[in-house]
Amino acid sequence: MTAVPVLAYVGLGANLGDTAAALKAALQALRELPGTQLLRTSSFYRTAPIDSHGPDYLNAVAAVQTTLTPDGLLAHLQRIEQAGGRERPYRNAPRTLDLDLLLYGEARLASSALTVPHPRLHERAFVLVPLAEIAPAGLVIPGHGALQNLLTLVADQAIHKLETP
Ligand code: PH2
Ligand code: MG
Ligand code: MG
Repeated sequence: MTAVPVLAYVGLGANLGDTAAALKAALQALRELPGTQLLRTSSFYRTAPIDSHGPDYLNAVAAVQTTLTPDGLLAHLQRIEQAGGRERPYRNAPRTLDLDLLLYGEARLASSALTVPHPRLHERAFVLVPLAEIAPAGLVIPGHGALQNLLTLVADQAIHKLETP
């Protein structure tokens, strides 16, 4: 059986260590995933921590086409986080690398391991702004409506697009 490729979006974030190097290494790791093509990468954005603390974050979003299942893709993202030195001392702790499965096609999933769309993506400019840079104009976030509308609701959050990734 041949699995049908799905368009998925991955959020990248880091606020400890060499954040640009961590995001670039993560993008390279995404390129090397089995059954997966890295289609598009947003600019890198400097963002103030939200429900978190420490230095500003570097954030980006990547679009991948993949035949991996959601759980399969998640397992790879967690492996790449580990390779990036990720530690989880407490929730929303500052981190060397965070990879979040934001969207998996139009799927809505809720298991103990994985919720898709990512539960807070619709209220975070550090996800929505880079996502809008690489997603089709009419993208709808399952359960939350049009990306363009969600963007207007987070317009007060500080986010600064960097010129060169
Ligand atoms: N990630 C969090 C919590 N807060 N804030 C910013 N600016 N960027 C993030 O990636 C981020 C955050 C939990 O994953
Ligand atoms: Mg996260
Ligand atoms: Mg995460």
